[in-house]
Amino acid sequence: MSILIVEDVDKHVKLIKLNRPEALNALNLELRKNLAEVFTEFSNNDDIRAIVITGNEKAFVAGADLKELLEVSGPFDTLLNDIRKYWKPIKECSKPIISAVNGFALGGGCELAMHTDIIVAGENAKFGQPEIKVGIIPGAGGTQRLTRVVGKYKAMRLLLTGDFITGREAYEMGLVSIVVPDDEVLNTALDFAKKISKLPLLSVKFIKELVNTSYNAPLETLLALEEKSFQLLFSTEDQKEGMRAFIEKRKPEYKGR
Ligand code: CO8
Repeated sequence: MSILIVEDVDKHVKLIKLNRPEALNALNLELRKNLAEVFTEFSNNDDIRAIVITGNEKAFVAGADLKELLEVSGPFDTLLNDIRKYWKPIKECSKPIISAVNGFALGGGCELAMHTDIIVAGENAKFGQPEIKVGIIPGAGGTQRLTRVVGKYKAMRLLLTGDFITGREAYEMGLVSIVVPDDEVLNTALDFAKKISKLPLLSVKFIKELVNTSYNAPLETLLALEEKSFQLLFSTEDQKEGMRAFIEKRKPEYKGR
């Protein structure tokens, strides 16, 4: 059985299941490479409109693989050399990604969830950045993304103690989009993906780009970019169809152009 299982939910939605249950889905080099490959492929496939990523009921991802990292002795080791190379396709994926989190989302697992666009968490999920407890720090954006989403003082608490918080607490902190009973996590994530996959493709793409670049440039630049993107959408068929359908009191039929 592969360590990464990809399923077609329907013509436009893909489901990625991490499958290393014996290691609580810890991210070893092979899994990181596989993830980079599927996200590159999905980004380039026009038929794919939304992606759901999940683990199992015990773990989304319990972090980087510590058994693999134990042997690393310096920055030029193959296991560390290409950290950004393998995260880049996830970070830059042009399709909306929804993570369905049950169980542990720790270290690189919490960072993986923070690479996605919507996080659906189970009440009993366990989020944390426990790297400090094994003598390192987050290596895939944890110090920055966590601080930006929850603020300095809540981020410091998690980063400096390595404590875990539940899905409910993560929701209250603003780290996740929605918290649901554990057995509803995957279906909730799939429902979001299906709903988004039916909405105008270019609007989805622009929203994802604009929100995700919101930390990378000055506000005035981003507001100008938003205005241009907004204006551009008036030259699409989906804008005409959406507004016409509203006025004619019928369901719109979007074509993705
Ligand atoms: N790496 C490797 N194996 C793991 C990991 C891991 N991160 N987590 C769990 N496992 C394995 C255990 O070794 C165990 O295997 P075995 O049965 O062979 O001993 C199996 O999974 C089940 O685990 P436990 O018996 O420990 O299960 P418990 O329910 O008792 O505990 C915990 C679950 C609390 C999740 C515990 O396993 C734990 O603390 N795990 C480590 C969590 C951690 O520290 N994560 C952070 C790792 S560092 C990191 O993520 C840096 C990210 C940098 C990103 C860039 C990539 C290089």
